[in-house]
Amino acid sequence: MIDILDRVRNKALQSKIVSAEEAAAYFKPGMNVAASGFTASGYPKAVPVALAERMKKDPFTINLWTGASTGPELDDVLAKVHGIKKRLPYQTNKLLRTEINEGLVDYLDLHLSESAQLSRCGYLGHADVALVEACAITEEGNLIPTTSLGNTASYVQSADKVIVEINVTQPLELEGMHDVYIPMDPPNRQPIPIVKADDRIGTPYIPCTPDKILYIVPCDVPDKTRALAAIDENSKKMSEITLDFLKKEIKAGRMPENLLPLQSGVGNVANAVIEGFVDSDLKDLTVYTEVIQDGMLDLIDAGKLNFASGTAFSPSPEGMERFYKDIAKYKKYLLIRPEEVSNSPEVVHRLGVIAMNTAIEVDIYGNVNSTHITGTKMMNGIGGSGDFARNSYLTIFYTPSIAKDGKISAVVPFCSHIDHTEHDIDIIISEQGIADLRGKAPRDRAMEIINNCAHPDYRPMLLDYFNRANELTGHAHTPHLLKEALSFHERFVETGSMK
Ligand code: 0RQ
Repeated sequence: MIDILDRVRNKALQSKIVSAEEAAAYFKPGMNVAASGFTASGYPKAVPVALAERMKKDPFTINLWTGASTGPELDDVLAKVHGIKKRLPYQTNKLLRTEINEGLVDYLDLHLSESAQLSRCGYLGHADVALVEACAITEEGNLIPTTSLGNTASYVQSADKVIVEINVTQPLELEGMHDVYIPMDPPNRQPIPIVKADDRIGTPYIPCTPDKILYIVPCDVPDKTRALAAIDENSKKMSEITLDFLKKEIKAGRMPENLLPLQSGVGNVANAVIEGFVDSDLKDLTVYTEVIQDGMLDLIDAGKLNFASGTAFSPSPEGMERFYKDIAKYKKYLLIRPEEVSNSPEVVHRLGVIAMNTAIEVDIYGNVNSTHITGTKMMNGIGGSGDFARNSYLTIFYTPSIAKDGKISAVVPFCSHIDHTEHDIDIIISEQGIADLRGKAPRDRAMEIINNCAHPDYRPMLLDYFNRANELTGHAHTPHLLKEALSFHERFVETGSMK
């Protein structure tokens, strides 16, 4: 208890400290609950578990808004008791995915850079309560965030009431690692004044007034971040291809020696690519991304990173331990911003980011599907991939050439769902090779993608499709035989095989 009293620096607010069960009693059916959390970092953990217990006895649903995906003590516990009716703007929980794909949960898959504005402007309805994790509360009532910022500052601003979980496992040294800036809404919006990844433009706390705080709940559950998977062969190959390509870009004078700020998605390929940078002779790198992971700590230790800015610090449990042990050192290199700023189209464009994200499938003209399996089933969501893909200096998408043990080609005639159009994609990389789409018309792009990225088993099939489409449409701008293109996916749905 002493620890939490130290962390609630406004003495009057200490009277608002209650148990998770007492706080959970406040929630009513149909409420819009705007929570902190981005990846399994900085999400509330005590109140949602108590709320799920309540829902078990007395079933009802709420609508859950967050920064992005969260950890098991939020999405998983609520999904298990069917406690979520509407979910936004991104999620990765398996059970919730099933509920979304069975029509039990309405899912709003939003560009992350836009989700705070949508909530502030009321398009999503009104935020009844903000449920946020914090490290401490200042004398003024302001909140010191923990390992992510996501949409928390905007949710605190627009919600009627705020319930704060003080997580005593989050070290107080996190204070100073955040830069909270909430843009004005149109017509009063000003330029976001970031010209370098390390520019600070806001406050180190989330502005809040004591009267807005309804309850304060102690929590001693740490972030449940994901363990690092071993890097597979395909990802390693894609990493090597990336390094080779970027070095050629430097040589061609299209990029400085220390590249441009890097953004990388999450998962196996992203980890492999960042590890590739660690082992390379590149130095003075900067990162302007969403999620700061283990690779960034490796880059710091290797003396290759000047600075990394993101909206969540989400390394593996081992990475977290490493960070906590040497927090004073790592802190100098890292900054956590609201996702509206980390993913801002304006800033991403100004800095000239190199965006590196993973696709579910790509088509022969360069359209990318990041979200839907066979056009209908939601995987995770677009997340920040669209914010970066559309606005970066260089947009790279990765995909292994085949999925499901080779039963399906990840290079298809026509994507079954399109998140990123051919107009936004510069480079596609699979373990087979690289397709450089810059400056190429659609028919040349098709040749580049089929020959360089498709798996040899599927190459003849794709070439045959392209040649017949080209012939039968009289060399149309984008040759397609639409019925046949879509039957590629039908074949997979019916037989489980593309062959
Ligand atoms: O299925 O789970 O049943 O085995 O899709 O595929 O290969 O494990 O890939 O974990 O790297 O995720 C695009 C989903 C890739 C992710 C996506 C099946 C495959 C497997 C997962 P199983 P892998 P990854 C910043 C950027 C959107 C958000 C984003 C993602 C499962 O990267 O969600 O980019 N991106 N955010 O078998 C049928 C295909 C398939 C396929 C893969 N062609 N057909 N199934 N699968 N390809 C981060 C944030 O915004 C937070």
